[in-house]
Amino acid sequence: MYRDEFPILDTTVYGKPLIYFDNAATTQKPQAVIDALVRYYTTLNSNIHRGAHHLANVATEEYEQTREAVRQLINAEHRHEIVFTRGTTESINLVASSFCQAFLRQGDEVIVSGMEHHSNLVPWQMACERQGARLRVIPFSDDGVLDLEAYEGLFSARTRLVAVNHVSNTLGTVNPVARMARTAHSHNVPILIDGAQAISHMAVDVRALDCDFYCFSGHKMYGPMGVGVMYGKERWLDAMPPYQGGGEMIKEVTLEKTTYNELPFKFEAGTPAVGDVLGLHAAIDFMQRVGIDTIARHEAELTAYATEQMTALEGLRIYGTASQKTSVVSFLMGAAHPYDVGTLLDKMGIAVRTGHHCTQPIMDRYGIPGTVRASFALYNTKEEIDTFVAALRRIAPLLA
Ligand code: C6P
Repeated sequence: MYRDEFPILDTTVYGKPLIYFDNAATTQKPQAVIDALVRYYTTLNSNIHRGAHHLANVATEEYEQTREAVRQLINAEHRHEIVFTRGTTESINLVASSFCQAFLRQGDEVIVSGMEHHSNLVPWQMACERQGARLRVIPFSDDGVLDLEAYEGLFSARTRLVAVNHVSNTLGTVNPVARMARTAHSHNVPILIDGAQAISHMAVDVRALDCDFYCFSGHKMYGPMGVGVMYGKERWLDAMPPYQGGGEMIKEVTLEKTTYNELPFKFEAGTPAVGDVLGLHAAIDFMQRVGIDTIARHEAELTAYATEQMTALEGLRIYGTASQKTSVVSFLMGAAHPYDVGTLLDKMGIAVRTGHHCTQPIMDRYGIPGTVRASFALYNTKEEIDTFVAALRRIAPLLA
């Protein structure tokens, strides 16, 4: 679907047509996104919010129009609740730094899950270390499903925040974040959702989820690298101190004292990635033209098809078999090291990811060094899965 809009998919690797199954790491970019970047640098390049000239005004307008497009995409109440960052990692670090400075004290607790990407784990460990607080961890089952009873039992009078992923990048599990938000709120605790692996696979409505923060990256939703989003409810953003100091985030500066700009600029110090933000707008337009339901349906078909074919292979084990999953299939073959599987697949033009996928605690949970991960996007096909499964069948004897 829509393959011909992605020029990179015509690439050959070692003389074989590229089969790109590393979409959870980053998706490829449609021509419309590439064109938006070229258009920005050929016709609009200028610094925003500060120039009195034509180019700066147009670039500023288009930058702010993207903020509105993001607001609509995730159904935030206010445009100023959308903060542009460099990506999910920076979005989470922003909250971990700023929220924790304001609200985390010695002896307090932050709840995370055992299936977090390092980006939604290490910043909380660092914040806890700084403040003398501690992490509480939600366990998960062999299938890769969070234990919600254990989750409810983790709350105490010292819990200050819950931070969990919407979708696990390694297991594909879709976590019941709306329900988890209700639980957190029943204890008067806010919840941050790492949406890096959800935003390109399902409709996200931050008001329906009733989450306090929602973070994602442009490059995992057909957009450019270098831009991401931190959504936060107005009342939290108002109460949080700035993350970085610099240009644009100030109202008034004297040598003695600085007052800060209004939302969202308080959190956007320095020159942002304007071209990438405009590219993100093109990516949102692209996804809306295709339709998120169409994307989700196609990916679900591919995932079911791949899972069925792969399960039939002797010695192949899939990690992450929750009933609610996105298009991620993590697996191991016999005793073969995942890196060897990935290298052999690469020689056949098939791009997968191998290793711990920045989720070492998941690997520890299963007692394995890593997995091979195939992840599908809207432009992948059943024929590609057939080629992939045939390749796995071919390499199995080499690995035995
Ligand atoms: N996961 C993967 O191959 P950045 O790097 O900031 O755009 O996103 C970080 C991140 C945060 N949370 C989750 C759930 C993620 O999957 C990722 C990125 C990639 O799985 C690269 S490690």
